[in-house]
Amino acid sequence: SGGRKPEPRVAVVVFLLNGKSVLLGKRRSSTGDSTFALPGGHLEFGESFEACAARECKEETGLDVNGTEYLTVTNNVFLEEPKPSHYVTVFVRAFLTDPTQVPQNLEPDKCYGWDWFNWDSLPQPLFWPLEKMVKTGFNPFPT
Ligand code: 8DG
Ligand code: MG
Ligand code: MG
Repeated sequence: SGGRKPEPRVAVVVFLLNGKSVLLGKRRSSTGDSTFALPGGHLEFGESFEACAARECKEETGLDVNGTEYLTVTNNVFLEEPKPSHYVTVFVRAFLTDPTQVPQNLEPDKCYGWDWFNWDSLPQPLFWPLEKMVKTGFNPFPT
């Protein structure tokens, strides 16, 4: 930023699991507009993956999560997007602290809305970093 040479950033994104479903929101962004993506965002200076996951879920959906566990990391280069960017994306899973809590669209400028989707019938199109994982057979559920 600040007009300097661009650098990769770290994102933490969350497979929020509820039974056989995951929470997805349709993005409203120059990167991946109108594709279905996980809640998540930028890792802040000094923050743990777990704290970032909980903070982003709360900011974006109002949901309280627990049981956060690291799953995997992928390298995502968005050079063809209107705003070129590069993210090292840390994927974690987490669960609802209160399974009756309902997601709210707290950042309507960034998301068209949140919904639960059964893992066996995910919506299309998925945000491509997520699509890439699904295609390789990745499964976020505990075995
Ligand atoms: P913040 O200001 O709240 O920190 O950021 P944000 O507005 O919530 O950022 P974001 O775009 O939601 O997430 C940051 C980047 O993470 C995004 O531009 C690309 C990368 N990313 C992936 N996969 C996913 C995903 O499934 N969901 C989200 N939200 N971001 C993802 O690589
Ligand atoms: Mg955010
Ligand atoms: Mg976000």
